[in-house]
Amino acid sequence: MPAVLLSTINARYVHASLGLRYLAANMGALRAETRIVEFMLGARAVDMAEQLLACGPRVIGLGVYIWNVEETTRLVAHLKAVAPEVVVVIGGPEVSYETDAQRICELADYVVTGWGDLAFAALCRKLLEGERPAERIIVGGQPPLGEIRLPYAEFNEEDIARRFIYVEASRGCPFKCEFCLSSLDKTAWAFDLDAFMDELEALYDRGARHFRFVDRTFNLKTAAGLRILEFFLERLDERLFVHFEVIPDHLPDKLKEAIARFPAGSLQFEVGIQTWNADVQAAISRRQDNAKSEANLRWLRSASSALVHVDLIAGLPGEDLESFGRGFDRLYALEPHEIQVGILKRLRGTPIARHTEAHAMRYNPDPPYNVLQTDRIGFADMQRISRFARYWEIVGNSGRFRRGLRLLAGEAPYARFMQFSDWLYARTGKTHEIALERLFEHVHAFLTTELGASVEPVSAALLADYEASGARGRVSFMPGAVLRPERVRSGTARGALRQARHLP
Ligand code: B12
Ligand code: SF4
Repeated sequence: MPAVLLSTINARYVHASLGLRYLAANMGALRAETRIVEFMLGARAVDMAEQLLACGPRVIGLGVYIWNVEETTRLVAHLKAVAPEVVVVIGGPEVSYETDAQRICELADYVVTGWGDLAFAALCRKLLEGERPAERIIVGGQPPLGEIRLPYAEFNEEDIARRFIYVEASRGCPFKCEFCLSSLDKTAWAFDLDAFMDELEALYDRGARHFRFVDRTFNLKTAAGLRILEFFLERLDERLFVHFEVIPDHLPDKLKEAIARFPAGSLQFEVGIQTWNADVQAAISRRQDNAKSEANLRWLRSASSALVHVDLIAGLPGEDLESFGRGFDRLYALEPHEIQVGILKRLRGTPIARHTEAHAMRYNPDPPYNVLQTDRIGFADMQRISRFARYWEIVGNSGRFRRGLRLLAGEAPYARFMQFSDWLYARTGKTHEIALERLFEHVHAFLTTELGASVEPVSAALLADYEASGARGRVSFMPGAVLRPERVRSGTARGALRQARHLP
């Protein structure tokens, strides 16, 4: 029976928790008595409590994040109700700030704020020796990275075969964007690169091919970035897929040369643009050279095969609908494969809160704490942007509407897609659970009836999209058509099928 359980609710099965693996790897002599048990969103508190308690633990450590805090609160309540003698320790970004305001922090026996790598093991040692520290809120502290044991041996064979392998060459961020939790970091700290590369190699040799770097700004240090890219270039195969988060305005030639050598479908960049509005950038302390960012995005799309996913945020202080729309169009013109429109969230602990009064920002009091209205964007318009974001996800980002999207976007992508979004919502009343065939039919109807486009070319374009999407059903605008299955690039890494639709 393990004395210590480490558990969390991941967003989906493919997301293996890197945080828990750090904690496990640093348990020292207690490692043999520690087990990781992971759940997925959708699991019921009562079932999770039963499964955890069946292992007979003395301590349960739970990783709490914005996506799981509500269910984890219920889980802790169940655990404390039926097994009050089991010590519940919580940690993770969601409970690292504003602990006084949270029910889960009241329910748990201990809250470790910040990094838990070494602090959790130290607390467990005391608890298992029978000591009960008086302080319930324990500051995790930031030990030098060299003192933290790397966690990669904790990924088991199933993780390697079926899940994303999260890796971290550096922790923290030197920038101060006020909506982001990483703005509270004083700087970015790098792990010892030789040791990290050895771990990457061991993972690769064990069969790992889907790597996701959680480094906030992968391209901060050119030499380190280059060495990591070279590592993968030397080991390219059909299954390799590597994901990085990058800042948009820093892409030195050496990195570009390496990036350009990756074949299609093997490299993905998540690029944070967030806003192009210079006044808004200044208000939220985001330093970004728009001209360089634009040039780099253009370069990525024209000279590399990397999949480019760009984040934009709606609802930032000082940004109105018009300025957001202009930003969207500016980004669309650069042809990223995906544009993720996120609604601003007031994450616990983040300095964005300082704008609340001045900009009359009203947030959802419950997770995910999304902004509901500001002095520039009323509630009804914020709802329209939320729907726009959702519909863009299933039409624009899905990769299923290549030709149809061009017709929809025309010369004014934001205005036209917003018109489509308003129309689709009025017609269906829903943003989820729209069958693919119905979605194609809606796009067809919008283009031909609302925009007055000729039926024949619209039908031809959408039918070609539908066929390429691999769907096998029938669409009303071309009954009796012969549909061919999708040709997905063979060997595409697991979990990257949507990205595969963006391939040439
Ligand atoms: C991977 C990831 C995801 C994955 C999910 C991963 C999963 N396991 O399910 C995906 C891509 C789905 C995701 C989505 C989102 N994410 Co995210 N994500 C991350 C990311 C990039 C990496 C997490 C990680 O592994 N970090 C490395 C480990 C080592 O750090 P850690 O997890 O914080 O763990 C340390 C401590 O927190 C602590 N700790 C953790 N668990 C425990 C447990 C115990 C018992 C103790 C004592 C300590 C402890 O110790 C660990 C070691 O020091 C982070 C950013 C980052 N680089 O951390 C954001 C981050 C976690 N995400 C964030 C956000 C806001 C989101 C979204 C809301 C974004 C959005 N779309 O708007 C969505 C929500 C998803 C949903 N379904 O609702 C915020 C979290 C804020 C919060 N309060 O939770 C972060 C911090 C980004 C940021 N800088 O703002 N995300
Ligand atoms: S948004 Fe990106 S650059 Fe800005 S603080 Fe967060 S991680 Fe750093």
